[in-house]
Amino acid sequence: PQTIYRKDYTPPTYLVDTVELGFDLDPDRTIVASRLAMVRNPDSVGEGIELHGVNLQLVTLRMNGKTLHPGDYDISGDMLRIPSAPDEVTLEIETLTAPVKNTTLNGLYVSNGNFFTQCEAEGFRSITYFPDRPDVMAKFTVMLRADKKKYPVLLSNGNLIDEGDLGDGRHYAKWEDPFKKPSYLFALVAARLVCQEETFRLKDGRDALLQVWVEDGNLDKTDYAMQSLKNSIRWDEERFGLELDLDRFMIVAVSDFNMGAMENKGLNIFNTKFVLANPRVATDVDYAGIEAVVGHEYFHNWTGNRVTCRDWFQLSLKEGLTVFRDQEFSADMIGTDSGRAVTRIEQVRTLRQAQFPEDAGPMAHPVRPDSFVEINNFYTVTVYEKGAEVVRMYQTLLGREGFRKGMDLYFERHDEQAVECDDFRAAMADANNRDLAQFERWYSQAGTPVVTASGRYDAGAGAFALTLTQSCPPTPGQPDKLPFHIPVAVGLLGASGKDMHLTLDGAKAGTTAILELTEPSQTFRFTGIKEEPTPSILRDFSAPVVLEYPYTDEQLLHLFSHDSDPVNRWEAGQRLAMERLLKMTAAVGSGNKLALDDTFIDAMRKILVDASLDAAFRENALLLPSESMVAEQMDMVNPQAIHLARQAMRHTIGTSLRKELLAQYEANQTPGEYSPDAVSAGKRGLKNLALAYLSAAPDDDINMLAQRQFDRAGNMTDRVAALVSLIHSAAPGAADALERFYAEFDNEALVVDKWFAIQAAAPGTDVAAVRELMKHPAFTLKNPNRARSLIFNFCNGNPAQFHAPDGSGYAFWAEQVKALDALNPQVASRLARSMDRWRRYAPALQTQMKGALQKVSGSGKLSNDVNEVVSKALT
Ligand code: B3K
Ligand code: ZN
Repeated sequence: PQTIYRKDYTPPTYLVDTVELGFDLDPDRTIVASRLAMVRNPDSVGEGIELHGVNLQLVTLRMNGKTLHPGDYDISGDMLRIPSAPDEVTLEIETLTAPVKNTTLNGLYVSNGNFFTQCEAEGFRSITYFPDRPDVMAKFTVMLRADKKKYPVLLSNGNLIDEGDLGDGRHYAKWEDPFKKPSYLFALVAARLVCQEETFRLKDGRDALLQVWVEDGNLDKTDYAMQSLKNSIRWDEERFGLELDLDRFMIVAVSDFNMGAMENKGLNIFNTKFVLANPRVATDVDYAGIEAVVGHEYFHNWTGNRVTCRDWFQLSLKEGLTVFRDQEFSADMIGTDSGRAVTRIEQVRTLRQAQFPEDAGPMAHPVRPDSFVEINNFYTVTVYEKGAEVVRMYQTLLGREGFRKGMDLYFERHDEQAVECDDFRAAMADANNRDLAQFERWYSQAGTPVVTASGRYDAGAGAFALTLTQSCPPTPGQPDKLPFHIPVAVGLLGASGKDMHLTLDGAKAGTTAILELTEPSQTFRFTGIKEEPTPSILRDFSAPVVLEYPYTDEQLLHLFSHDSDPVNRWEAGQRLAMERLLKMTAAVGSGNKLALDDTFIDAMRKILVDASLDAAFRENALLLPSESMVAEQMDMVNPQAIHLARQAMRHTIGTSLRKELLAQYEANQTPGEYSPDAVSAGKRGLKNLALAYLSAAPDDDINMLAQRQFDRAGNMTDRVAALVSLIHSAAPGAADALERFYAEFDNEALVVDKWFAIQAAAPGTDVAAVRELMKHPAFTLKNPNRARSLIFNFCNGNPAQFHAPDGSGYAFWAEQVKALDALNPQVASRLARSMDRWRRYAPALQTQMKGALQKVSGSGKLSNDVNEVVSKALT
């Protein structure tokens, strides 16, 4: 496999003005006719026309009306070259494909008898020959022809300009997209579907037609997606002054889909998981996911579609920015400061849980990677979530208004262009007259920076000096790092717990100062400080870094009780918990008694019963760091010891706080009609966390409580929480509840996914049990959601079982990676990532993990996707 480098970028030799596509859709034999109006690119020094194509059967190729014959062109690998061509050409290309045989869910494929496409990043080249690169932007017209009975609905990008019957049982629809776009944003759907639709008045007075398309029988699950779409449109108008530029906007749900959703211009295609919801089948988390993903894809219409990426190394230009936008959207939809803080806490958790490990492992790469083998492997938490943090830092440094000015300038300069991350940075800098040159390192250097802080209080001078020192560990190909430009938000708490008013270098700085750390080490002097403060550093998680400060327990307890910054308040609790989890894990390893101090329990109790705090905040504050988060803190990981320690801690909390947990369980019931709003969801979250703690120390009463909740729950959130509690505590009713759950929902694919997922992650589920579950008639590897629900949730979500000392989990992993790879490389390669951190495990496990990696890597016919992941892991 070939490595592609960012430094090798060259402009396309030819540009495409217009594309006319004709599809004669047939599952076994689809004919694609394409007519391209092309012109030589004045910015290119290259010769000839270059078109990408994969697995295509070429029927005819004509240039300016003349048929070309082998010899006039050359096909090698994924490229068709016409070595000599005039400056202006019309190419007519006819190709054949067999969508029904396409199990990769990339390009044109069939799902449940319907046609769908997925073209990002490089799927268009398996539909027709084309310069399939994002810097070639063209106007598309699309003619779809198909059997009318089987495929009554024919959709593509933009506006419907004609439709009718063809007489032979077939019909057609013609679509025109008024905007130039790269091929990765092309989409078509030919299907038997139904829709919920609505006209929506845009800010400028135009009416737009909004549609949500689903399979028959699912129309009772489209309201929330539609509502989220309308909220997204409004929000982008108000927050960024960006309007919908089309007369029609469609969302289509498909059950076989590799990722969450895709932002094809005017025709977003979604995994059903992020469209379908009603209280009976969807949890609070599902609702929040739908709002976020509908928002995300809609926001791409400007950040991604109107302004797109020059090349795929720039992916974070659209993804980091769009994740930031969807995060802000979700936060604004809650509307309160405390609600916003909870969304921020959840973002921090994701980052630590998934991105920090990636940044410290064999696949570590900068937000703007320098090279890749398979671009699909780079749709990562680094490009997305760390990318969003980088965008957030502009806002932290420039303020909301400054950020908005930067966005306005970005669109003013680059509308309908394909640009680079540097162009975005330049817009931010120029709109605000700021030098952001050093900020570039956030794009070019991989690894999580470590900021070490130390404070010195000088009572005589009434001054507090905070010294911040930064470093960044080496990552593959980057042994040495230069200092980053890091915004560090700092507050100082007095003994009363109140924020001090800050004076920094003689200037008033409010109660939270944004320190800009640009040197390897800097000292910041706060004056007018009358008592020794407790510093609250990195408020609101102002930069994606690891903060080290020698906090004492007393200081952490002080912050946990008083910090006005909810993120740092939560963080103090996480630090207290993590310290104890690590100690207890060590104690398991050395056979010592597992003790948890009363101080910690008391701190948890105080938060639990503090009714002045939002339930959602309390839930987050009481949630212990996950087992994998603990693993990340250890030099030599022993997954079983971590599991035992964490279980012991949960058990102690369950017993010591039993009375308070029961009281909160009752106090946070949400009777009446279900609503997914943040306040209600927060109450359910706290109530169900209380149930989970109680079930960690179960007795008959607690089991009955869980059983009663399972039997009476009026919504899926409570249903699932009760089921999980029953299973995790091995309650007498657990097996029966599982069976009933399946029987009730066997027609709801997304709920069956939950049924598999719950079992996959249950502490009692070992490899043998997973293998049994794979024999269930409802299990299939071909559907990504189903494969993820069982296999991924076991390999990534059940560490104590996955890392069984006999290596059976690893053998299972190797088998499944290979089986999936034969069907769907993109999904297989995600599973391959489960082994990223193998070098950190205890030696006996390490050897077996390495063996499993070698087994996959040596097994011959591997996709580029999986090959890149396993070979980097073994390097
Ligand atoms: N842009 C798509 C992701 C495409 C992934 C291709 N392997 C979804 C999104 O980020 O909105
Ligand atoms: Zn995206």
